[in-house]
Amino acid sequence: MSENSTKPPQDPKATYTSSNITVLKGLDAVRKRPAMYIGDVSKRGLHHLVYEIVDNSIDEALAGYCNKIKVTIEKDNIITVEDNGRGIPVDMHKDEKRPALEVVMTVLHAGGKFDKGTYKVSGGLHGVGLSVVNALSEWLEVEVSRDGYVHQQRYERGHIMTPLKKLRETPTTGTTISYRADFEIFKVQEYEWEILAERMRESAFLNKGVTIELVDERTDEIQAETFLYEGGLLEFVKYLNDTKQPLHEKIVAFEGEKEGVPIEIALQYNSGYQENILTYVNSINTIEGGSHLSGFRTALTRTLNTYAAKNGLLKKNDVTLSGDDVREGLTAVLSVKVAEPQFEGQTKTKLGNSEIKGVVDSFVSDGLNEFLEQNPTVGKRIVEKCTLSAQAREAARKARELTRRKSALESLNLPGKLSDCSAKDPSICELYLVEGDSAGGSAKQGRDRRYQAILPLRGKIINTEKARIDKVLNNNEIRTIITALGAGFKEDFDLTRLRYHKVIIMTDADVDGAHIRTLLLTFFFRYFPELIINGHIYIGMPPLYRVKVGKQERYVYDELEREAAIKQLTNGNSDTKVSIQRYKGLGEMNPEQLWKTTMDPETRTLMQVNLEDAASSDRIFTILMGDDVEPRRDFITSHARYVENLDI
Ligand code: 0RA
Repeated sequence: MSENSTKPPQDPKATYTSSNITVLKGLDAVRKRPAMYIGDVSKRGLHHLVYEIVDNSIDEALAGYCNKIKVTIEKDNIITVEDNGRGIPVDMHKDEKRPALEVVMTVLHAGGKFDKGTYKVSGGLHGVGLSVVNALSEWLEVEVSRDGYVHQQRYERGHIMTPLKKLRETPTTGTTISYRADFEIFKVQEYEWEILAERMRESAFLNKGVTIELVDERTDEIQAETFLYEGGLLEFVKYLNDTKQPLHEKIVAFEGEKEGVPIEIALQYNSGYQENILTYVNSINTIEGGSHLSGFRTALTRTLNTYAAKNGLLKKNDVTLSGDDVREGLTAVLSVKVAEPQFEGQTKTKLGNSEIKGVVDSFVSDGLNEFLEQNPTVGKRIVEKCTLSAQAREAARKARELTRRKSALESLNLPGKLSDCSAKDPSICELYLVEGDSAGGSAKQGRDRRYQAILPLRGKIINTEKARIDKVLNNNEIRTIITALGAGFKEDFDLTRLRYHKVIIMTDADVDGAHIRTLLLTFFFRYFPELIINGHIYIGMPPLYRVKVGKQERYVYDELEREAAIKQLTNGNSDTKVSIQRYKGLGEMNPEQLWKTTMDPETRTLMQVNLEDAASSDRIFTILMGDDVEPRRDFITSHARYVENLDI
C-alpha cells in the first residue's frame, strides 16, 4: 500500500493538472483509511465492493432503464458486474473538463451529481461511490456501451492507466465493470457464494422484475443462480416463512404512494412466536428501524384492535391487543423510498425522518383495513392468534406477580455463579459466558480479574426459538445472563446500564459447543438485538491444536494451519520431533493456556457478531433451532455467516 502511495503507476502521457491532483488525494485518502469508506477490510468490506457496483446498477433499474444485472466471480478473485442500463455517461463533464465516466470513477461521491431526483442509495456503508471501489482495486476496467460505441478505460489503484477509448460500434447500451480488489489492502481474498447470493436475492426481492444473475467461475463446475421475483415483497415474505408454518395462505401485500413517498409492504403470520419485521429505506436494510417501522407498528396495533372490536372478535370488550400481541409470529417486509433520508444510530441504519412515521402509519392503516374487510377469514385467524398471545401474556404476567415478590431480573443481587471483575467502567469490562464448570474454573483462574468476569453456564439453555417469552424468562441460565448484563429487558431495556461492553461466548470447539453457542446467539438475536447491533457480542475462539517443536509452540485453529505450523517450526525437516495436542474442549486447557489462547487481548482471536443480514439471520436461526429437521439437515454451510472477524 505504502509503496503505491509514494510511487503511483502513471500513464506517461497523462498530464496532471491541479484538479487531477486533488482527485488523487481524494482516492489516496480512501486507500489510507479504507475502513472509513467501506466499514472494514475483512470479508465484509471485500463483499461491500461488489454491493457498491450492483447498487449502482440497481439505481439504474430504479430509474427504469435497466432490468438485467449479471455478477460473475471469476478465477483469481476477479469480479465482473454487467448491466443493460443506459451506460455511465461518457461525454465531457462541463466543470471537470474530462469525460463524465472518468469523473464518476475518480472523484469521491461524484455519482450522485448526475441524476438528482432519484432515490439514491445513500445510507450506512452503501452509496460511497464507484470511485471507492476503484481506489481499492489493484485494477479496474470499465466498458460502457452508449451512443453507438463501446467505450473503455482502465485504472490501477484508482489511477487512470489509459485514456477513455472507443473500442467498437454497438447498438446496445449498458455498463460492465471488472476489477480485482487490492489484496495489499484486503486481508481476505475469497468471495463467498452464499454471502453474495443472499444479497443478490434480497436485491431481487426489493426490485421486482429485475433479473440478477450470479455466476461462480472459480471451479470447474460453474455454479449459477438467477434471481427474479415478479411478486417482489410478497415473494420475499413467502421465502422468509417457508421454513415456518403460515397461519393463512394469502399474504397481505399492498403498495402505493402516500404524500410522495413510495411504500411497499407484505406480511404473513406464522404459527411461531417470533416477530420478524424487515424494513428497508431505498433498498437499505434498516436493521435499527426508525420512523417507518414506528409508523408500521402503530398502524398494525391500532388497525387490528379496531377491526377486532368492530367485528366482535374479542371475547371481552375491554381486552386490547398490545404491540407484542399483534407481532407474535409476524413476518413482514416494509420498503419505503425517501428522497432525503436521514440515517442515524450506531450502524447508520435507523431512519430519522420524523415525517415518515405518519405517512407509513396512514398508508398501512388504509391498506390493512381494506385487506381485512375483503378477507374476513384471514382477519379472523389473525385476531384469534393475537388474542391467544394476549391471553398467554396476561396469564404469565399474573403468575409472575403471584409467585415472585421481586423478579430475579430486577433484583439488585448479582448471580452467585458470576465471578465479577473489579473494574466498574463498562467500556473496559468483559463478560465471558463459559460452557461448563471445569472450563469456568480454568477461566476464573486464568483471567485478568480487573476487567474480566466469568459466568459459567452449566444448566440447559432454553431454545428461545420454540418458546414464548414467559418460558424463556423462567430459564435459570437465561435469567442469570440477563441479571449479569444489568441492562434490563424488553421495555425496561437500557443500553447505558450494560455492565460489560464485551460479552464473549466461549464454548468448546465441538458439536455440543456449537449448539450452545447457537442457543446463546439465538437468545441474543431474539431478545437483545441491540447488543448485537452495537457490537457487544463476541465469540471466543479456542484453538483446536497446539503444535510444539522444542521450546517453540503455536496454537492453531484447523488442520491446514496445523500443517503450516509444523512446516514452519521444523523448517520442513520431517525428522524433527513434533508434539501435537488436540484440545477436545476448553476444560483440557490449563488456566495459563486458556488465558494465552482465548482470553489475553494481545493474542486471542475474537469474532464480533453482527446483524448485517437480518433476513438470513432469521432464516438461519429458524432452520437451526426450529422444528423442521429437513432444512436443518440441508443446512450444511454451518459456518456462522452472521459472524465477522474482528481483532485477529
Ligand atoms: C450517472 C448518470 C446516469 C447513469 C449512470 C451514472 C449509471 C451508473 C452505473 C453504474 C453501473 N451501471 C450504471 N449505469 C448507469 C444517467 C445517464 C443518462 O442520463 O443517460
